Amino acid sequence: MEEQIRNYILDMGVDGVGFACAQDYHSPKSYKITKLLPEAKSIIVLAFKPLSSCESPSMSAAQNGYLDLGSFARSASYRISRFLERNYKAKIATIPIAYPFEIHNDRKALADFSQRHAAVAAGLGSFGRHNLVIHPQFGTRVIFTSIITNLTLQPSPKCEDFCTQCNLCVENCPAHALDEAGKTDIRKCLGHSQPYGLMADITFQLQQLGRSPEEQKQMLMDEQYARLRQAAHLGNQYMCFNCLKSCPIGLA
Ligand code: B12
Ligand code: SF4
Ligand code: SF4
Repeated sequence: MEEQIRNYILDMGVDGVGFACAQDYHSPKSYKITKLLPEAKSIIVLAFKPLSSCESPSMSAAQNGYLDLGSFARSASYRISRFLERNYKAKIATIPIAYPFEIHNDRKALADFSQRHAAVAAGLGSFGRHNLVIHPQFGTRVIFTSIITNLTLQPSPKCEDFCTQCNLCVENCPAHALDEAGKTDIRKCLGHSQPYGLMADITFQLQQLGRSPEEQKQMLMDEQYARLRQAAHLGNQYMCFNCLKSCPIGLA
């Protein structure tokens, strides 16, 4: 069964796949996996290598590359899930690249499920100094989605540690968000990676308060508002990939 599932996934053009036993998934801050699928036994983790356009000096070209990846990943996940349901009568829960996830005041920027911890459990890489997962073939240039299932699948072997501690990711972070080992300073990273995200939107809304109608109109006609609208419409727009791009592993 594992071979059939693996072949189906790779034939579709997904770049990599790993299987994890649900019990091997340990993400202390995330929800228990049974909250997502009460009968969970295994996790199928899919690895997607971003197009070279994701490293374009043009941020719109780079973002479009990630949107392309996101569309393919969502469609692949859906087709694989249908394959599992039809052929093996499986129950499944699909986990997206990022959103949607539950939003609570005491769980800021915490997803329901951690793709990084799942990828490590499924033998698709090891944590690097930048807190991202380094894939044996693609290095850090890899995005994950997961399918939780009630099927019992033979887990893939775990990976060795690939990080050489060269510190390039830390030095190239413009926000100093990685200075403390084992922690990404979310507030610092967000300011750089999502300058038109939720925090920027809130700042804009607050700046509107108490302004005259003419001033409010000026603000709505400004490029900042158009950028916020574009980001809200397309989903989060990332403007910094330095930690991901500066890691030399997998480039040779
Ligand atoms: C919310 C989110 C963010 C938030 C906050 C993340 C956070 N809380 O850590 C912000 C906006 C800051 C962010 C930034 C980025 N993100 Co992001 N993000 C997510 C998302 C949606 C949820 C993450 C989450 O819940 N984390 C909270 C919990 C699970 O993490 P944690 O337990 O606190 O673990 C942290 C530490 O404990 C530590 N850690 C845990 N165990 C271990 C073990 C070892 C050995 C070490 C060293 C560290 C370590 O690492 C974690 C990071 O701080 C995931 C997708 C998903 N559903 O998983 C993508 C995801 C993590 N992001 C990703 C990426 C690529 C990025 C960015 C490069 C942005 C970009 N331009 O695309 C930056 C990189 C920042 C960085 N170097 O950490 C990828 C990572 C892929 C990979 N190869 O690992 C993911 C997995 C998306 C995906 N589907 O592939 N992200
Ligand atoms: S995405 Fe940019 S700001 Fe965020 S941790 Fe990576 S290098 Fe730093
Ligand atoms: S850039 Fe260097 S220190 Fe950072 S994750 Fe890659 S190998 Fe590790």
